[in-house]
Amino acid sequence: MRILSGIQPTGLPHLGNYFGMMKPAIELQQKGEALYFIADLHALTTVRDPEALRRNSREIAIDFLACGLDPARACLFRQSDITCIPELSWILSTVTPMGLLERCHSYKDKLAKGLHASLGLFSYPVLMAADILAYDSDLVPVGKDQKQHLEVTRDIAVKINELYGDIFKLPEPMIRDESAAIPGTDGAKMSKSYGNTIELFMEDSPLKKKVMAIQTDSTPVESPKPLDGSPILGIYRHVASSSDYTAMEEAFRTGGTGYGDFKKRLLEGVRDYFAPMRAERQRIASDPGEVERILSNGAEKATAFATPVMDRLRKAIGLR
Ligand code: AQP
Repeated sequence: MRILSGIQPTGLPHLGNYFGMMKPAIELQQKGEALYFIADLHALTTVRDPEALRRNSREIAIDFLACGLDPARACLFRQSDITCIPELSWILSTVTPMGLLERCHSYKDKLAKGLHASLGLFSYPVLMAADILAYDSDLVPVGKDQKQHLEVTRDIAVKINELYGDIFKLPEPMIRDESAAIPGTDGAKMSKSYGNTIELFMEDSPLKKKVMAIQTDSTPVESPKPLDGSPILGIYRHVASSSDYTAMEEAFRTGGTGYGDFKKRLLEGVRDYFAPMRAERQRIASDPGEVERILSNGAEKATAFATPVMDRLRKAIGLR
C-alpha cells in the first residue's frame, strides 16, 4: 500500500499539524510505502518571502525527523524536487472541466480570508491531483476540508483513464474525523493563517506567553467552567495522560480552579510531551548536511515511483 501526505511550508509546524497530520503519518510509515512531501509549490500561492519558504521547508523536515519520521521507511521530500509534477499538473489541467474547480469550496474560502485571487490558487486542486496521481498512491489521509479535492483528483483520473486507457490508480481518501481538529489559542481551528498557532518547538518564554494568552471567558474562579469549545481542554487532551486529562475535566466541572492554573498545567503538558523530541531535534538540526541528504534521497525515491507513471502517461497521450 502506498500512502501519500503533504504539509505546506507556509510557517513552522504547529500542534494542529502535528496531531492532525505528522503523528498519524509517522504511525502509518509502518503500514506501507509512505511518501511525505513538503508542499513548497503549493505554498508559493501565499508565501512571498523566498528565505522564509526555504527556512520553513527545512524546519518542517527537521521537525518531522525529530518527531519520529524514519527516512529508512518513509520518503520525505520537497515537492519542487520532483520535476515531473508541474508537467503532470499541466497535462491534468487540459482535461479538467472549469466547473469542477469552480465548485471547490476552498478557493472561495481562501478569497474570503483575503487571499489574492490567482490562477495558481484556483487550480490548486489540479496540482494536488498531480501530487497524488504521480506516485500511484493508494491511500491519502486528509481532513474533511480536503475531501472535495480528493474527489476532484478521482474525477480527473477517471477522465484520463476514459480517454487514454488505464493510466492512473484511483486513490482512496482516509478522512480524518474533524472533531479531532486542534483548536488554536482563540478557540478556532489552529491554523497558520489565523495567527492562533502554538509551534511544536517554541522556546520556553514565547511558549509560555502563547499558552497564558489563550482566550478564556470571564467565569469566576469558584464557578464551574464550560467544557465545550475550551481551547485549553482541546489541546490538553492530546498532550496529557488520560488520568491528567480526566482530572482537568473534573476540575472544570466542579469549579474552584482558575483558568491561570489550567494554563500552567497545559504549559507543563506541552513541554513534557515534546521534551524528548526537542532533544532529538537539537541533534538533527546540528547536521544540516544530513537533513539535505535525507531530502535528496527522498526525492530520488519519489522520482523512481513517478517515472513509470509518467512514462505510461506520456506514451498514451502522444508525447513520445
Ligand atoms: N488545527 C488542526 N487540527 C488538525 N489538523 C490540522 N492540520 C492543520 N491544522 C490542523 C493538518 O495538517 C496538515 C498539513 O496542513 P497544511 O499546512 O498543508 O495546511 P492547512 O491545513 O491549511 O494548515 P494551516 O495551518 O491551516 O495552514 P494555512 O494557514 O497556511 O492554510 C493537513 O493534513 C491539515 O489537515
